[in-house]
Amino acid sequence: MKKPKLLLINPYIYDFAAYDLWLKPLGLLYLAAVLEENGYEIIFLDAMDRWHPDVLKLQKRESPRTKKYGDGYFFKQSVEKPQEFQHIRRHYSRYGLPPEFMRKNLDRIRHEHDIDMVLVTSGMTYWYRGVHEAISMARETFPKAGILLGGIYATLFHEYAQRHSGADVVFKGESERTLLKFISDKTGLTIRKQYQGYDDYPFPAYHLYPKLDYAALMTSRGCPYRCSFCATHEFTDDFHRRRPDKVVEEIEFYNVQRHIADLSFYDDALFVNSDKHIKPILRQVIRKNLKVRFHTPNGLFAKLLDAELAELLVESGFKTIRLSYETKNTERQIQMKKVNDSDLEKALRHLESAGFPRQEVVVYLIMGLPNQKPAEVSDSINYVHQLGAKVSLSSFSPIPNTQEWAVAVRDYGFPADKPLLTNKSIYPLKNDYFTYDDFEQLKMTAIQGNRKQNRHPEETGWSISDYNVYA
Ligand code: B12
Repeated sequence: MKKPKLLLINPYIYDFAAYDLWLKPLGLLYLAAVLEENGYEIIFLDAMDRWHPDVLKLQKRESPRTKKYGDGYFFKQSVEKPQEFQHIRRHYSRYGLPPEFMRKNLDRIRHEHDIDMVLVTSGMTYWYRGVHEAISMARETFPKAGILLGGIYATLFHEYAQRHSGADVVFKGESERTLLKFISDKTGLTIRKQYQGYDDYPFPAYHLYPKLDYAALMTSRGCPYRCSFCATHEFTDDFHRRRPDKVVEEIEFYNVQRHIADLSFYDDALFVNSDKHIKPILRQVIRKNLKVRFHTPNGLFAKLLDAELAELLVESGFKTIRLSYETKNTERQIQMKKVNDSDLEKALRHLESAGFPRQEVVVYLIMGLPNQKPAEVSDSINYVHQLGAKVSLSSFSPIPNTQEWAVAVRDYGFPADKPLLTNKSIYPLKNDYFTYDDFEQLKMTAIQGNRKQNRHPEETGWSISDYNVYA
């Protein structure tokens, strides 16, 4: 039987700001690897690949604009703002491979391959427009192929995606096993490997990228906590960790076989039960003398960062460390059960003693929670700056199937059927205490304070255009 051919697409995105903060469609790469291992041929089109030859040609560049750790700027084109965003004084853009080039690539693929099925992934809920456009283009180009959709938007706005995306089937949550079963039923190709757990999965299919500056990896899925604003439980119901030696094998593979130094952790809860998980992983990385640079774009639990872990982080090569703190407000800290002032201060002290300068630590704060006042946010910003660290403001946006979502819909009249309004940059709740100008003012306070932390003003590190929330 001939190998069924599957086309996997990561669509381009529309947003106010987007930055390649070690962004890879990790879920799609896992699916690709599992499907390949089961005898399918994978054709891959990542519209967010900054090395895509058409994107480079458009910019008249030989290589993308990349910073020293592999992160960098996406190609963007300004587009008309959607009606809902007319009042927002910011530009709106499309990032990645433009639609006409997407079409051209799909045509080329049609000439070269007989595609049996198209698999489209989706990132943030408010990026759905690019997803729908990719599906419509795929439908025109491959009218006989079934189109499947999955990923973050498809999971969190599941019924909306079923109604509006144009896909034939929309999957919810993690899908390695369900998708394999589904496709094998459709194609008649027998499943070759039965996967019992996460350690059985092959490594994500990074070989589909001809050129790679970094890789993202996950040492665990899910999270043991259930924060009121977070929807992780919608993807994986429990908290599962991979075996440390398997994780190290993966790190070593990227580093030694693929010559990749920059690695970014996508875990929700990397430090949980550190004695049995992250510490043994890092000890092995050190023992094997791997020349890696680790990055954690997701906020880490400051409470769990002890002196030994701080030393391991520094020795194994962590270059980007972001701690979750959220707020200086004690009541809210108690309510969130996550971190308090002494946890943060202790974590910064441990990092400093281990050789990681305070001004290189970024601390996440949340801005715009229902009933939060601007003074709470400015107090939190000042406090973090006094401690000598940098601030990253994450603006709150409600996410379906979370406690905060229920409050937003019930008490603030937040429309439950508009994924566009879940955009992190628009501050969508009618919070009685915040104006749009407060929001902008707080961002400027954070940026100015962060600049003061730099030893040399020119080494800005992050700028506001990078990713909206950083400074
Ligand atoms: C890593 C991560 C990030 C990374 C980037 C990830 C990326 N590639 O874009 C960073 C740190 C940069 C990030 C940033 C943010 N994030 Co985030 N992030 C995550 C996290 C922890 C993991 C996502 C992931 O890669 N999972 C691993 C892979 C293996 O799983 P997966 O992608 O879901 O894929 C599986 C399935 O979905 C499915 N699947 C996927 N594709 C397809 C395709 C087909 C055809 C099929 C059948 C199935 C399928 O199968 C896959 C394998 O099992 C999730 C939480 C979570 N646990 O999901 C939050 C999450 C996605 N982020 C969230 C948020 C809020 C944010 C921020 C807005 C935070 C902020 N206020 O600044 C920013 C926004 C960034 C931006 N650019 O706009 C929210 C969702 C927000 C939304 N409205 O969509 C989540 C759900 C966490 C939460 N708080 O609830 N994030």
